[in-house]
Amino acid sequence: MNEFFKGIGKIQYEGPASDNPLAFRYYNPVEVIGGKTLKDHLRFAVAYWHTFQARGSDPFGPGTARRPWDTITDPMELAIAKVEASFEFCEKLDVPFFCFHDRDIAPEANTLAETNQRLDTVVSAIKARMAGSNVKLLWGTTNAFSNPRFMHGASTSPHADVFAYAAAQVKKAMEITKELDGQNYVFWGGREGYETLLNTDMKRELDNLARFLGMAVSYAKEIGFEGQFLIEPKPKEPTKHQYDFDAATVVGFLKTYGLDKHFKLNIEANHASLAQHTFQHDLAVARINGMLGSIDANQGDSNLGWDTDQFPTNLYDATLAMYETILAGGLGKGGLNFDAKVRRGSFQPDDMFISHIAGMDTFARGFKVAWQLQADKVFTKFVDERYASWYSGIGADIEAGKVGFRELEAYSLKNGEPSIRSGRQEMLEGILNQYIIETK
Ligand code: XLS
Ligand code: CA
Ligand code: CA
Repeated sequence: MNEFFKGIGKIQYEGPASDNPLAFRYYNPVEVIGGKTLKDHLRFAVAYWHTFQARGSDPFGPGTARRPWDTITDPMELAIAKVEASFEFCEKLDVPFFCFHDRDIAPEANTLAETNQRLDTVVSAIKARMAGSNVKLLWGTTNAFSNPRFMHGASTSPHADVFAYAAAQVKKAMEITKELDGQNYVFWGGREGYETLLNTDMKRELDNLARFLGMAVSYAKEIGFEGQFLIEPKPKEPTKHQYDFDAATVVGFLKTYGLDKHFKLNIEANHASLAQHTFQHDLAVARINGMLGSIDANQGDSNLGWDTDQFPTNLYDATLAMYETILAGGLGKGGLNFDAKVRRGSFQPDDMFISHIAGMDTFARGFKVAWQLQADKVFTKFVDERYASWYSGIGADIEAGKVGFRELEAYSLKNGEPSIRSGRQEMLEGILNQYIIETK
């Protein structure tokens, strides 16, 4: 077998004192916390599109990446080489999962039939390689946004033929995800939104989006696909307004169309920040609705207003994300997918490893801090006490539906001015810092 990443062996845990950039300092996959290994808690995944497809191009210049497969020119030979490279990469990093779009693993051909044949060829190669590996598919998805035919959207296109084409594409992508035993299937509405309402029938587009998702639910049942369906919210980019704006919008949309039992959410940090939310906020919205499915672990840049998909190294945000995940009872079938790309200047092949190691260390450390915060009930105890007035007396009567405005007026006339206590935000933020610094 061809080795692509020569000179890089299996990445080892060396502990916090290590100065080896190709070693884990905080992620010890076999470390057991709460009866489960870190590897099983965190369920890391590599994103095929950023790691094996992206070249670091930007609007001002071409890609800068240097990759071990750069000498291969035949598109299908290249696709197969990348399968080999991706397994070698995940195995060396000890990452248990990967994720792909249909068009990442096999290049599009001139016709849908030929494109599907190409997919079949690559899927066979993946399946063969999977048989001798522990690396699994976390989720599959469809790229129904790059090809010019999707310029006005896919399932929300004004053109019924485009809706049909997107359906054909998702059908095939669901089939290959099933064949590769994918644990989830993601819908990210790449161009499902609008540029201007002057040319848009928003009601029809939303109805069609729901229709499309309903068809996917029926087809999953038909072929026996048992993976979890996930919707990934994003407020904008590429369109000015994306229909899956944020977690709350998606929950409302699913409930409006009676689809909420069939879908959970894939929350991406950078998408939450584009929606002017914290990562923790969108995770919390998913959690309180019982819909936290999976996470796209990355980060944006607060000085830049677009989706920079950077590797997640912000320990504070990772800690709070893990805190929400622990409160939600873990990731279930989901995982932490590094939907992240190395910066354009980090062009060497070893940067691919170094960036993932930095992300994995960040989430491992964040998870340990979050676990301790939860075990010590630092915030839950404070929150419980803050809401104590709801456990008895008038609060309990309100929650039990025993009183209305009339009774509450009588109560307030009798009781006088309510007593209020401090929210102690700064105290709690100080404690959070203390845990981040002191947790062993
Ligand atoms: C783009 C999205 C995309 C989805 C999968 O912004 O993050 O990569 O995760 O289609
Ligand atoms: Ca994503
Ligand atoms: Ca993104």
